[in-house]
Amino acid sequence: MSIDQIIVIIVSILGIGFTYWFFLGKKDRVTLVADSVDIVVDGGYSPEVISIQKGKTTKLNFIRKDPTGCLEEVVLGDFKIRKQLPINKKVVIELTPNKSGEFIYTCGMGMYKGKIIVK
Ligand SMILES: [Cu+2]
Repeated sequence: MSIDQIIVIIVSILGIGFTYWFFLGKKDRVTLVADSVDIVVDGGYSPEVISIQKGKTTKLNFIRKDPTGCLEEVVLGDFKIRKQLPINKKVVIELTPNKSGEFIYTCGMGMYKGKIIVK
């Protein structure tokens, strides 16, 4: 086997690994929340995907660090909630979901997204 072939094989393996990590690994990172969670708003939402319990009140504490005007509002469409997020101030949103499923929340213009999984 020539060195060229070996390099091609190594690069392919890395490519496959990266693809798996990107599409599967990333999406599987769900933060399980019991009572409350701090969600940092900085170039997106962190943690991005959270899992909460149905029929129970969970506090989502949004803390915005990013001055981008686009992130000054958070919209939880499925819960009919729209809130202003002042910089470096904790804004608590209480959710008591009565149905399970996956719910997307976004910034005011729908560019940044986060996901709430209700179980
Ligand atoms: Cu936006």
